[in-house]
Amino acid sequence: MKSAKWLPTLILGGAVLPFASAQEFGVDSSSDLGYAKAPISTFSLNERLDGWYTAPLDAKGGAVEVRAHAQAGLPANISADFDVLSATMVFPKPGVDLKNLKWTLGRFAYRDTTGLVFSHPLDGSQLTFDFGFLDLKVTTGFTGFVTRTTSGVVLSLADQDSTALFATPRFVGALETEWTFFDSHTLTLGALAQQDLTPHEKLADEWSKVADNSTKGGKFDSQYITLKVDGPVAPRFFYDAALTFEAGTTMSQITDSSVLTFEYKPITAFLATAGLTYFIPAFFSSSFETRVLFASGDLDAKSAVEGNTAGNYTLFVPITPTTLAAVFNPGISNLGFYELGASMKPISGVPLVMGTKFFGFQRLVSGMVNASGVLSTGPVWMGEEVDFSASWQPYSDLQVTASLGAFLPTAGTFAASAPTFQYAAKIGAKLSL
Ligand SMILES: [Ca+2]
Repeated sequence: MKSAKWLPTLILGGAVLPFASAQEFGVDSSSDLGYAKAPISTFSLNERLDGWYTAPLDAKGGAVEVRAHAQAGLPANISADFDVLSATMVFPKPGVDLKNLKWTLGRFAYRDTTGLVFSHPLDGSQLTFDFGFLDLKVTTGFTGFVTRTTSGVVLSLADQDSTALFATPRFVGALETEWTFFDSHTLTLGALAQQDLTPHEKLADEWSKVADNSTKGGKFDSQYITLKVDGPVAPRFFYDAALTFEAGTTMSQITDSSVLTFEYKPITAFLATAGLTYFIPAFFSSSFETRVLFASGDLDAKSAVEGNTAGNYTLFVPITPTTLAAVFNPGISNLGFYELGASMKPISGVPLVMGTKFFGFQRLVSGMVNASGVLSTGPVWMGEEVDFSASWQPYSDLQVTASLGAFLPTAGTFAASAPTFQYAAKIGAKLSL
């Protein structure tokens, strides 16, 4: 009895109290109001609260971290979820060659090598080995405990079930190794695989007729290998380039002896991206950036989800969606994307940052792209966009933002009834409480 009574006091006194003063917590409130005609008129109003709490477990960097959000807005949406709920333990010098070992357990955010394939919370474990000249990160986790509204992952017809409360059930395994060379350049090799754990009753059988199972589809399993290099070209001038190969299997609808039949086919696709960034602090704290991105397409794809109708599936399919521009936002599939941007602080001493970006959008092969309203029969060059943005931070705990974008689609990209000029405007405020 006596020891049981002493135990909490020992834990509190011995472990928590020395670090209790280092606990941190806070709440951010973000509100935004927007109007877009892209191509459908949409009025949006959102309020989001982000709460966070961190407490160190030891003096070596171990910590407990909690991040959660609650959001409500128009068009009608409501969501609340934990973004992070994890404990991290740090073991310095656990081996002769190993400088540091870090182990995170629970829910944590994982982003792949480029951030263009996977950026999503995972429930699982992450080990980071620091060998000094080389870092190795091993991540395993599950996507299906996150709410569906928070997730946004739609890879198969089964994932399109909007009545589901939780995100698509997928097991994710990833390995990433980072190697520094010539002092300041980094070579990163990343491998990520996701396995579809959708139960059999939600799927169509392979070799069955599509006509017998028109609302069902199959599993979508994919693997990605990424090689990335980045570093300086000259002082304040940086480059990055990455190449990703995608493999896997997808359910396809193949015409077999004049009957439309379900059949699993291999995925063979790629994503390539490169960018340059130049900073000139002496000239209005300005920065200039250019980026190109190419994601492979499939001539015979009939839709962005399980669209293969012949041969291999050569359409690149990222796991999570990415926002590219303020108005036109095609998925990173069958896409050539060109970006030129600049930002500066126009008034010396005033915490105001203004930016502008020009974009060009192209299909890599004619046919289907993953963008709402875009016709698969449209021209290869889809159009150009210009975006303006401003961010003003008058106090350390208040940030006001505004953005305005205009997209000029090439004639024939959308149906004749769609607006020939598309735009989006948004204002927002973020308050740290
Ligand atoms: Ca194909």
